[in-house]
Amino acid sequence: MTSSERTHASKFLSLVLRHQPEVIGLRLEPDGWVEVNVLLKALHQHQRPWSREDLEELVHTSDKQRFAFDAERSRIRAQQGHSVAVNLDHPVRNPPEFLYHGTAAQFLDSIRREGLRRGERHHVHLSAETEITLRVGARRGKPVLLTIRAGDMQRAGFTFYLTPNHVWLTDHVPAQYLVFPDVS
Ligand code: HQG
Repeated sequence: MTSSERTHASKFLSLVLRHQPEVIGLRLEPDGWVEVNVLLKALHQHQRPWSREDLEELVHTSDKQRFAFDAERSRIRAQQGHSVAVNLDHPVRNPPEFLYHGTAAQFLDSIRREGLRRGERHHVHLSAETEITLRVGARRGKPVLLTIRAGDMQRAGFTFYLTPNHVWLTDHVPAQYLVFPDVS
């Protein structure tokens, strides 16, 4: 696949494995897995005749490791970001003192009022690194980097989960734990 074909295919795979498996007639297992053979067959039936090798290439080249095979390599799932109900069982971890979230300037008023909400996703997505976060914010407008007082949240009883691809997840970040950039 060329790089642009891969991007296109990766977006479609995200749609199927995170949001709408039914567009190709699939159902995910409760923990998000689907049999690779079943997935490939369903893709074939919907004008996407991908090979097993195409799928392997998508999994291995995804910049954010969006997808993973199970240990036997017979099933595949998205590592996070679902809107369909799945139970991913990510481990609970103590976060670093500060985490980051990239957003866009037009959301700031709302975030100051409500804190960070998970929206369509299962969790709010946070990162220990600032660089990736700014790119995430830039997808939606003028990027703004928010700092989360994650250590204080954790000591106050909030739970954090860590995905295999180093995304920190939590249910909600109340505004009092956010540090906003100085916009004066
Ligand atoms: C914003 C990508 C108004 C939030 C990335 C964000 C990430 C609020 C947008 C992953 C708000 C939701 C997740 C509030 C939050 N009022 N706006 N109270 N609280 N927002 O895409 O974090 O490419 O659902 O700041 O790498 O941007 O999918 O979440 O701008 O890890 O693999 O509402 O998506 O990965 O947007 O991105 P999203 P996100 P993938």
